Amino acid sequence: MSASGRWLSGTFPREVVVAAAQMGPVARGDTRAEVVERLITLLRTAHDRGAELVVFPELALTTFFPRWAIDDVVELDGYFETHLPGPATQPLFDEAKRLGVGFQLGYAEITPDGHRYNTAILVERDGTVVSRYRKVHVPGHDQEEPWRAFQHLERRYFEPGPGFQVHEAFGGLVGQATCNDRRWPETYRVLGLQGVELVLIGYNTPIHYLPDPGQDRLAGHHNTLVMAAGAYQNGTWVVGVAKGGVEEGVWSLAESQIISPGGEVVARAITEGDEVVIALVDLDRCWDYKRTVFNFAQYRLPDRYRMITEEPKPD
Ligand code: ING
Repeated sequence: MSASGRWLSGTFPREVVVAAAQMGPVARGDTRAEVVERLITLLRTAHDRGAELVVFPELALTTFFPRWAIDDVVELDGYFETHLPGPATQPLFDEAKRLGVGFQLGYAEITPDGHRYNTAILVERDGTVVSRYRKVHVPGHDQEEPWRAFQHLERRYFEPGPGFQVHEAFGGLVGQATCNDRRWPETYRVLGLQGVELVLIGYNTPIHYLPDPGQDRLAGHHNTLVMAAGAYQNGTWVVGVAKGGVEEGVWSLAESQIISPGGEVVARAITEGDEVVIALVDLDRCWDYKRTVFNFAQYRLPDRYRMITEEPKPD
């Protein structure tokens, strides 16, 4: 049944308690076991506070390795998961299933045929895998740029994913995005056109933006701006979850937050470390906006917007 059908069917209230499980820094030398232990602690804390869904950051299992040019392929592969769950991460999947808590976990994925993605897995409360989302907007650069105090080589290490899908889970329609995706309105609109009610976004965001340091002072503002706009303009909840703090010398934005379909920040982290942020997400509040101001069927004029998806004309 479609979301609107569920809304009209009056299966009220579609409420789900969601936790943003923010992480502080992960050091280059931290083992998977050490990180998984932190994730399980966050999961248990969230569960104790009533959470049914726990959202972890982007690339949560390792330090944000795109900050370095890694030429040794063995070292680079060490940051990727060939299997998830794998031996080191199985304890997290087991504990989540035991507690009946679903979760999203960001990780670096290498496929059997050698493709590399910045991926987020979504697991339901019964342990079934709902989806594996592969980051679409891959920022940064693909060649080492020595002028930078630190690199942002995601375009060297990851391929873009195929797109944005919505899945029935946690009583509603759930969509995924990762980090830079949150800055692009198309991310939310493609999900919104599929009826999304809850968008889950992990991020690693260096505060010092080397191509234009003038933007540094606005890092927190831009973070909330884009997620709140995406939420409001598509009538969806948005959960943004950071790996923040000073990680291997790079100060990264924390400010994990949960945002309502009205664009209000209803809960926000207050530290730069491991912290659980909880909110009661009433999915039916989405339809306050989807049925009115953002009734796409009634008000959108796609034939006026074709420029948005047309390939740019060669000049
Ligand atoms: N990180 C950053 C992000 O989009 C960035 C990259 C930072 C882009 C600041 C623009 C400004 O939040 C990732 N991992 O995408």
